[in-house]
Amino acid sequence: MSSDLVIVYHRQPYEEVEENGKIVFKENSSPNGIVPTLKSFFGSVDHGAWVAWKLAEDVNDPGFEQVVEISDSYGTYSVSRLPLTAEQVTDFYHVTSKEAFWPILHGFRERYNYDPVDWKNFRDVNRAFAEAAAAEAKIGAVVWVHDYNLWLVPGYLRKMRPDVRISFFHHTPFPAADMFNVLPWRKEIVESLLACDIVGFHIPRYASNFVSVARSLFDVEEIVRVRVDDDFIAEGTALTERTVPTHITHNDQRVQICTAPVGVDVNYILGKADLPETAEQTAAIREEMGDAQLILSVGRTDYTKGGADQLESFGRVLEANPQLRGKVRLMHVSVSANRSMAAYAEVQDTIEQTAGRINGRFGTFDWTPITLISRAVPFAELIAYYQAADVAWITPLADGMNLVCKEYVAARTDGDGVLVLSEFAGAAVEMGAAVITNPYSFRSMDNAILTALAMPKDERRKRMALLRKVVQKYDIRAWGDAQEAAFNEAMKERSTV
Ligand code: GDG
Repeated sequence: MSSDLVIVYHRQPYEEVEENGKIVFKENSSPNGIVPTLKSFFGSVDHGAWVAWKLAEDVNDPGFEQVVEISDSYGTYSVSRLPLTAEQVTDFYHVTSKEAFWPILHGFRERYNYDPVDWKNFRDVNRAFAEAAAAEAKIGAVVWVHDYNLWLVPGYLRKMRPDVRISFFHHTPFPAADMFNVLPWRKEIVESLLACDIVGFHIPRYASNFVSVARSLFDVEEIVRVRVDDDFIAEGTALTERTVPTHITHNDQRVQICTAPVGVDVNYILGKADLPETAEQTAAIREEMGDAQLILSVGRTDYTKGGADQLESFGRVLEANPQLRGKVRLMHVSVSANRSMAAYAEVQDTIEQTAGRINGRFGTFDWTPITLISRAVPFAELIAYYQAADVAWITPLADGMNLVCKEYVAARTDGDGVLVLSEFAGAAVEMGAAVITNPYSFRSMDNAILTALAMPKDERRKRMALLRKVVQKYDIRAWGDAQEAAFNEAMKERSTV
């Protein structure tokens, strides 16, 4: 019980590597992503702790030390590794979280799979996370819980440790009541979230949806709303809201609703973008392209990312515009995080079949319209592709935020390039200067990519300048500052209670 800040995130904050028969802890080789940002919060507290799971054959005798002290460039912090069996992980993560929650969060009712859910196991795992967090937190500490697979942690933790401040951040969308309430465990989940001091979301729409869900299930006594900052209003786009809730009161308890979009580490990307080897790689890609235009698409293999729909659009565009054949190439990077899951294997198959069909229909000996990449591209190389691409084509059907589009913009130090962005990515509310498209409409999808390919230089540069301003202003540090301000407000409220 020694930490002022306890981060509860399902993944461990480092890589465990075996060297000369010994396990050593190494910083994650790729510093992009959310883990390094979360760790950087340990720099501003006396002592921090991280709670994650670790695979064990026998949870009562896991064969590893449960709590270890890690020293890395972020300081010294404890990591509490919760032993879980492979079966528990599959059940709590791959089944309950990914087959039941994930489709509902993203609005895919038809993919929701209720039958295999073992709710008792989900509760047990979440309770164990809460116990591990309670064991690490100092009196009055902040416990910061991440994402829907840990939805029940705040409820358990509040009972164990009424003294701590609990903040919960959602990385996914949060749907409105008529979608969320498909989940039969809705009351238990929302009751747990209402035990938090702070509930966090990327954009105002998700915050509003959460409040609408809470109101559908409980008496909410007070809702404080403010006008949305102009920076988060992309006129007429699907996810834009005019007002946003900042506080609600339930059972005389005030819950702060914190809305702040996760951004990217712009300085890190700029550092990579400025390296001479990146410039060489970018030039080599451009040379390989000749006078053809490069369209780049990057995302995890997931039905929410709309990969196959995008390939279909590319096929239609080539069919209707013979002049583009041989003059444009699509590099489609679709990396699978969960190959073992049937739903993802099916998406991968569809992507491969669609790309194969289009390549067969239009390809020639010296021109292949689609290059499909199914393995992760090293981040430094990805930056070179971002720099070389005439267009980044990012068209998820639903996406909490989407960081790829922000990485593309951050990497465009030359001020050129066009971003085509789905209006169903949270990022769209900040990035109205992109070519915004509706991935549910063939016409909108096809027109958007044609507009991007034909966009005059002046307009490209004007839009990119606006986008770069936003991505810089709302980078990962701005998100961190917003979270810190929310923690401070929660601390102040406590001292006045
Ligand atoms: C969840 C929410 C929200 C992808 N391919 C490669 C590669 N990536 C990296 C990207 C980017 C990250 O993966 C993907 O981030 P996203 O934000 O786009 O998507 P999710 O994984 O779905 O993340 C999302 C996010 O949480 C944060 O809150 O934005 O909405 O779903 O950083 O660069 N990286 C490398 N090679 C690849 O081939 N190195």
